[in-house]
Amino acid sequence: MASKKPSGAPSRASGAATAARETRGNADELHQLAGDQHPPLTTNQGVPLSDDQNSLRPSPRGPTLLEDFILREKITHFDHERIPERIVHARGSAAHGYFELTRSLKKYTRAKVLTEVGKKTPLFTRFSTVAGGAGSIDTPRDARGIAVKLYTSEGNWDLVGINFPVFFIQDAMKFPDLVHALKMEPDRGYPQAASAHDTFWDYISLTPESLHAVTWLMSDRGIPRSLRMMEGFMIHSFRLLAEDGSSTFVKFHWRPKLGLQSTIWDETVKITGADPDYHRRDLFESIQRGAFPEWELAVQLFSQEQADAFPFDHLDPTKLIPEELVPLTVIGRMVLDRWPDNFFAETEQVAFCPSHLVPGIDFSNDPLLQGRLFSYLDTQLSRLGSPNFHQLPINAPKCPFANLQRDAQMQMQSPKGRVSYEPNSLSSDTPRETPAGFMHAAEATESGRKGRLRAESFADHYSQASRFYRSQTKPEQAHIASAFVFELSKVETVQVREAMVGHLRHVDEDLAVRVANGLALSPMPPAPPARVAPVDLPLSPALQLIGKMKDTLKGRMVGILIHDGSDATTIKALRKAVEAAGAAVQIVAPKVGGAILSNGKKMPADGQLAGTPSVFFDAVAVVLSEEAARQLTGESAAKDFVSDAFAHLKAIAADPGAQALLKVAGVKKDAGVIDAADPKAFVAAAKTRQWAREPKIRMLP
Ligand code: HDE
Repeated sequence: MASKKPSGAPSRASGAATAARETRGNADELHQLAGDQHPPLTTNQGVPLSDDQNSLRPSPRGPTLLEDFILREKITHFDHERIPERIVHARGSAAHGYFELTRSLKKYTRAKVLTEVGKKTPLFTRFSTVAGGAGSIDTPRDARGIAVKLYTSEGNWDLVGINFPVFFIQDAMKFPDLVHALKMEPDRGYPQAASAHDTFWDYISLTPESLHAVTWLMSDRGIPRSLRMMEGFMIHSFRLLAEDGSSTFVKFHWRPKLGLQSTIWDETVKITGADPDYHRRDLFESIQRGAFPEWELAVQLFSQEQADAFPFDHLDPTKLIPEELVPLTVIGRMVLDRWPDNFFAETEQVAFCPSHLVPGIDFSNDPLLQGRLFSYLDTQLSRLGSPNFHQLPINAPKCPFANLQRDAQMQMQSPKGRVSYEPNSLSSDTPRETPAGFMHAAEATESGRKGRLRAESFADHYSQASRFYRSQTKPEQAHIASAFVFELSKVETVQVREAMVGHLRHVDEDLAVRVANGLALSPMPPAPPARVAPVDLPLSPALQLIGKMKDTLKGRMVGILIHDGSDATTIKALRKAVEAAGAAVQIVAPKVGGAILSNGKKMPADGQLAGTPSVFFDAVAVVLSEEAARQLTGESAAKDFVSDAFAHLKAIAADPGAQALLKVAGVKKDAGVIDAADPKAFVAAAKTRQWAREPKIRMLP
């Protein structure tokens, strides 16, 4: 950089004015193009800018001057735009909303958020995948985080859960190992956002306590259709504390109003390619449409005496309490009705901590929860860079908060007065403790010998995994088996594959045989010694996903493929029926501008065929003239649109004109292939996948 005028340059007396005119001229031109009704652009110090298009230089083709404080401020800020991403759950999408209590838990707790029926508490919910980085895909096979920050009148309460009710490990000490094994392998830097690789399965094969959660991961719960259609679980037991000091154990569950929906593995792979932001977009668009995602909050309440009688230890995070044993009571609802204004300020900077509790709620001794109570605060310090992260608008309580903690980086407050300690007698308005404040349960502690210990009651690693598998429907069992086959086929180390099949023999012999066959593994590897022999537990249909699907099309998306000459009346009738059922419609056409329909009118498309495959839809309709269908038999995107819908077990409505395309796409008539003239039958079929079709189109293990 230089500030000296180069010799031989034209005179700057008039040259400076020319340059100023040149730059303004450029800016003026842009503003004319973009419309010029904006407030003045300033630096971070409030200085108005006359030119934000060009950096400062002594001549049009000369170097850039060091004194360009405007350029340096802008670039320096940009260089520091990223903060460290979350070590896990880096990829997330979030929304604002509210929690409304519908049933008081006054008998059990003094927490106002759980006792004031009808009150709406504002909240912010962030969904996430676990393994991938912030820029990774939305649809890997993975657990999904569901973290809710409730801004209650008694302080922030964070419910930081996932879409499985069990976790992979029993002790916080193992979390870094689990995550290192799951994340991309450190020498090669891949695979990103995928458990299908050697290090993950090597670790799992040596960690039998993970078998239950791994079976959940291999189930279709690991590949949800939408963030709006999955359950959330806090996993650990917590305690509710009543006014009289009595305490009751509680497990919290979120249950989606739309019921559960998942994808088919091949479908999710294709979604990943077609739209890596599939879940984020779905959440955004449903809120924009006014179809606000909603969940019920349900609790399982149980006493110490009940807990003592359970055939498992409720403090073990690899175990769940079946709904059949302790039923769920619905106590409220969460509605997400507002998209964040700014992704970074809110979704990225939001800081959840399971230690954020309000009076009337307390922790249990679950050893994983105990470790988390440390971890989240620590991670926020490194991610957000200051113990003042609670002052960021997305993290700040919406009730008054005050204490005598002071200073530190990025302090936003400027407290008045000479007193920053307590007790004190010099100030009458500094904050003090209150008898109404937070209290822990006065729990009697067990006596014992200090050591690095694991409770003997945590030792049965297989029985609940076995119950989970055996409680599933046939299609779900087949999907679990094929997910194991897929993942273990990506594992290069044969002894890891063998070790996993050995573990599966404890879960279910039929599952182990299916997986071994799928891997062409023989002879059957032996089951490893089990510390506690697994027992047969009563089945729990509540663990199914198909069993929790709702008989509804509400909140879903139907695609209608059209082309020039498509029948306008059929399209109109289909749209009417689908929308009446609470779903949305998107028109797909070979050209995004649309197609001229049979009535001579142009219908614009929501998506162009090559960029809008049928994997985006829950069901599809194909409404084509004979001529258009013939044309589209020569278009692979059109054939894929139909053949994928068929392979992904979706309902397909087609009119007589479309038959040529269905034929080349290999569609065989079945209960899910409907005449487009019967929108009612189409809506009925579209509510569910055509499970009976699956064995005919896919070799399941
Ligand atoms: Fe987390 N977890 N976790 N986790 N977790 C984080 O905190 C951790 C666990 C969960 O949208 C981190 O702010 C440890 C269980 C969600 O911002 C970190 C252990 C459950 C999110 C952390 C666990 C979760 C996180 C990384 C074992 C379900 C995303 C960034 C003791 C009940 C929250 C952050 C968001 C995030 C640690 C286990 C859920 C590093 C040490 C069990 C939903 O603090």
